Amino acid sequence: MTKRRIGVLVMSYGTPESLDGVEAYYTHIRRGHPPTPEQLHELTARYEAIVGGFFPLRENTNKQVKGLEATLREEHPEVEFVCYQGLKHAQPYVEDGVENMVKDGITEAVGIVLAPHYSTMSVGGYVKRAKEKAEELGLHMSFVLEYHLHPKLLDALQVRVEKALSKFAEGERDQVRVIFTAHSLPEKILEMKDPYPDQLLATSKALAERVGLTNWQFGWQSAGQTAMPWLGPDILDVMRTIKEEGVDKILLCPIGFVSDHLEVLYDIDIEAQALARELGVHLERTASLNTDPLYMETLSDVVYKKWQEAA
Ligand code: FEC
Repeated sequence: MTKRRIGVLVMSYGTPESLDGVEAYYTHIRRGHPPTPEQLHELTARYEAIVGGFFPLRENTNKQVKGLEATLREEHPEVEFVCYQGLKHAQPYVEDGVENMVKDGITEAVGIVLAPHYSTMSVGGYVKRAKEKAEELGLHMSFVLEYHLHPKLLDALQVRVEKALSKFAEGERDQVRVIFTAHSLPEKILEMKDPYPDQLLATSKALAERVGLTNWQFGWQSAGQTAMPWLGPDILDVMRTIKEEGVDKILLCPIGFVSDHLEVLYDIDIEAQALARELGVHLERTASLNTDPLYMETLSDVVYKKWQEAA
């Protein structure tokens, strides 16, 4: 008997294919407005500076998509899950992913974003685009909107916090200020009663409780350089402020991201580390989730439940 085939649209931010592609990528992020030569130069320089090749996000997303498909198939052999990629700012775009499912004869699908916290400006944007394309092509799709408190996600993050804390001398660990971080967004999301800040705080609190942390806070990172105000405080300002208060051991835990990419490998490993050296602070960061089996199981669990709910 042929197995029922379920499409899974795995959505992620996307990254250029090569340095030649940075301009088109940046133009897409800027909704069709090309960057100035200075902005392009600045972004290209950041890609050139990161460790692990120019664009590690592409390979990491490829591996996560494969890992999720393998986990779904192993956990649910009675159906055939087929994963497709849909990227926000690079090919294959979200719409391409939906189209590819339809071309392959998929009639029911679940969409999920490789970002655990919901915001209308992040996850909501991916979902809107996928939904519109699916409706146009007559594909029945349902969507996972958030999974920021999934126990297996918290397990994976807890292990990382504990491992990173062990990089500090044993007698000094209670002096380490743990800062949970996520990508900032324009402040206007607050007027929309967007759940993003609360969900990030909920993940932070759950982790602090599990690890038994009392010395922690939340900080925003990677804010855009635009005229509108972005959510703060920014982690670089937090680092300066707490150093003045006497904190010289900091652990950054980027809970809003699930991969090694520019915002982790540059904004934390290069920019924040440079500031830490200047301030005389010992700075560590937790390892990214990438294809951690616990993360793959988290995704598999929420996708399967969403499919069952919608079936
Ligand atoms: O490694 C890579 O090539 C890509 C790294 C990357 C990730 C990422 C994730 C998020 N972003 C979010 C929001 C915004 C908003 C803007 C914005 C702009 C940029 C620029 C680059 C960039 N983002 Fe990003 N983001 C990554 C990279 N992001 C490069 C343009 C230059 C700059 O500002 O630094 C402002 C433009 C706009 O209004 O759209 C807002 C959010 C996430 C986390 C959730 C997700 O992954 O979707 C939120 C990775």
